[in-house]
Amino acid sequence: MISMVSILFITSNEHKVEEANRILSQFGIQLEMFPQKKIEIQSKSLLKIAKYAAHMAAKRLKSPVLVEDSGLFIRALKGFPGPFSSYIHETIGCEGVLKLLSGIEDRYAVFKCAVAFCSPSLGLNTFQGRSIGRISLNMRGQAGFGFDPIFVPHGEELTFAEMLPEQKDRFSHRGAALRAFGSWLSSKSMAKP
Ligand code: ITT
Repeated sequence: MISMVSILFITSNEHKVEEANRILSQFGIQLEMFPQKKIEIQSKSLLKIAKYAAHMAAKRLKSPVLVEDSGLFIRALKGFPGPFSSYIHETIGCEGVLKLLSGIEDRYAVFKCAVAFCSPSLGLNTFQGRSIGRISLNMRGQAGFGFDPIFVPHGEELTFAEMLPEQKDRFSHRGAALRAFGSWLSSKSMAKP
């Protein structure tokens, strides 16, 4: 059972931890929150940011670590806020993003997630997931975090914040990336990370 092995999730965002543990529970994997802001290089690539942070954390902590970097990429804003999603959410928030898009018909957006896992025995491995959808016209729903009240996955009517947690996981960028990680780690046949 992989849950016996401790994997540190380097993040300051407890919502991410809650989602990750819900998604990974089906693989018998449990992450332990290591509540620290990850070391973020200046890059437009979520993958590069996650890889560097995981490498540095594993080196420092000498333990299996997982880092994830995620962001919302809005087509009409040429991919903004993308890698700056955390800062933009803290500053202008969902309301600010809706204002930037007011009067704009093209609401296409993609949530992306890059996961980097680094362990002494398995090295550095990465996994990615995305959720294609659109930015709603108003904020809707109370669940989740971040931009959940304004993101509607493709083919759906509800925002992530209006969905039940497991429903969001099915459509989410984090769900896709972490399921890829979970099946990969399981395929290492319970190898000690
Ligand atoms: P750590 O870096 O400490 O892990 P963070 O919240 O700063 O935490 P990111 O740098 O990856 O994480 O920023 C991602 C931001 O994108 C996050 O703060 C949210 O505003 C937004 N975001 C990411 N995933 C989301 C999701 O599933 N639902 C809503 N917003 C999300």
